[in-house]
Amino acid sequence: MQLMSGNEAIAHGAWEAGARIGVAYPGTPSTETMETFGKLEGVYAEWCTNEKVAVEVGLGASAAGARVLSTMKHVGVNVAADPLFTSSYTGVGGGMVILAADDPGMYSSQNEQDSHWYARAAHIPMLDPSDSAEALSFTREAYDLSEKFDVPFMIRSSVRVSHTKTPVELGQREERPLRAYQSDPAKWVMMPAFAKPRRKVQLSRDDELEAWAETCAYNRVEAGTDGGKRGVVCSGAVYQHVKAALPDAAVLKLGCTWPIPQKLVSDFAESVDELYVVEEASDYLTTEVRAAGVAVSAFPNELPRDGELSAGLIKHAFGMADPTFEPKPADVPNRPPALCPGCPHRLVFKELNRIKAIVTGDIGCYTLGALPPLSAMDTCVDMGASVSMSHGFELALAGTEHRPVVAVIGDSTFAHSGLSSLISTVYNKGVGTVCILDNRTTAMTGRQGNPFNGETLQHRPSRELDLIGVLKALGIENVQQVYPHDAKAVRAALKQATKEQADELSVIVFKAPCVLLERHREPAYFVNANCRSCGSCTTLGCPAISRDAETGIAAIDPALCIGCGQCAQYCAFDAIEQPNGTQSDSSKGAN
Ligand SMILES: Cc1ncc(C[n+]2csc(CCOP(=O)(O)OP(=O)(O)O)c2C)c(N)n1
Repeated sequence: MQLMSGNEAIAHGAWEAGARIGVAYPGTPSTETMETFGKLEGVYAEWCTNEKVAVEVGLGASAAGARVLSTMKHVGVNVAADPLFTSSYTGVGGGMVILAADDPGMYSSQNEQDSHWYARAAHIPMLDPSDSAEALSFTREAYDLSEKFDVPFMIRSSVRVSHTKTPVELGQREERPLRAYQSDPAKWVMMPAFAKPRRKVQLSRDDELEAWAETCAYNRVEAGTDGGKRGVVCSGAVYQHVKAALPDAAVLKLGCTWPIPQKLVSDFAESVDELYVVEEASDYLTTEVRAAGVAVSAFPNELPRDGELSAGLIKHAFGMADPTFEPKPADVPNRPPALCPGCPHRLVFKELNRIKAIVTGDIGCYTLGALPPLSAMDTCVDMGASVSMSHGFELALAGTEHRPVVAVIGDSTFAHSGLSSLISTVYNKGVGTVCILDNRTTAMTGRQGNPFNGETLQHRPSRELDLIGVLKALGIENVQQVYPHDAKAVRAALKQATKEQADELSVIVFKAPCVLLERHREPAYFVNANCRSCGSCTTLGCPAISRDAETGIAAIDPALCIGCGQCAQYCAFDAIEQPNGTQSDSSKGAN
């Protein structure tokens, strides 16, 4: 018995079931699953450029007879949706399990969509563990089920299940030889003539799955002690909160959330006076329970429709006083996230703010460039959207006097989906400026490898793509590579690129490693007696820099400063220096 997070447990469940191939694109809260799987004996695991690619690679390996694990966060399922929907037509070869890790409460996501809807829409059965032991056993058994029903199985977790450590009993690996591959176009070539009969296979499989769900051991009724007054239908992490909030209520815990066992649900409803559905940031289960012909009772107080639930919130919804329940903690200071000290992204945003560009942003650490004091981002929607949305801005603003339009995208995000957006812009003779912030890693999700740094998940031999070569090959002539810690170089590059942009497309690659990659520190800078309290160093938003509330004099925290020298370049008074007395050589005048 050992403590393990849900993510680690899913990886071990797949390993015990003999999965030999792992394919993923990182994304919180799913990332550690593939990182754990890749360290286990006898498996091959890789980061793919995006989730669609991952599911397709996985489906190919499954068709060839291997058991496969594919993992992604909830928004990754959007990207993978195309192969996902047709995979329930083709079915599988070797068992295939896909983790969709949801983020109710949006701790690190742009939305809090509920992956249950995907399972239902794509006709892919979904299992919903509520702790790590279930995460392991559901995943392990999902492989047999996948092969039995000839369809991928989805495991749905949420941030609470993925990241909470609970006890797990590990088992042995069951080696699974490849299932023999035989060409079968009627199963795998989804052109209309073959897809039509496979659609019927899908629908009759749905019927079989519905019958199976009624007897599935993952769906269980836990009797209440309140004399049959209240019954609650729930799943996943919410089950734990319900048990804590309502220890007396009867509970129908659904471990299989698509398809739901309609008869079991209505029998359960019959056994209690009032039937409630408690779920997080969604009305999926409520809709499904109602579709089973069951009346769902309203809560005495409203249960939040968005965000993560807690035992306190559930108690409140049921009209129970809970001394630990605080609708909103009043006196907790706000601690907005910020780019790290020494982050190579910082000066790009400082300079974009300065030229008052319209900045279409993207998803990564650099999204923090939207926040004060950098405040240099107008949009951020989904991965790759910076490049396509800037093209949209240029189309709409064409022929008008307008501020420069600049897309900002990270290296991993560029490989994920920015590249196809850029090809579309080039093809349509689009204009504007694209900044690729190449910090040599996928920093936001924990520094995974990507095609532009050539690091692979299991450190196998790889190829590092030549980013400048790729851009040149697309026919983009105005391409610059710039060192982003040099304020004057950043400024000059943006000036050159945006000046030309009325009639051409320009790309600037800002290339310097993420500070967390090498963890290299130079001696910390300090503020000397020259400080005039102008505050320009604090406009960089570096967490190491603060100002005295009364005098306005700046101070640098030596424990946080890594000696990057960015701030010294913005001090017009030589007030920021290193212990050896050197100011940055491009100091003075960047501001
Ligand atoms: C479709 C999708 N998949 C995964 C994620 C999780 N995610 C957010 S940003 C990011 C990559 C960021 O890397 P990069 O573009 O190199 O920027 P950096 O964080 O290094 O600055 C990932 C994987 C997501 N938000 N959406």
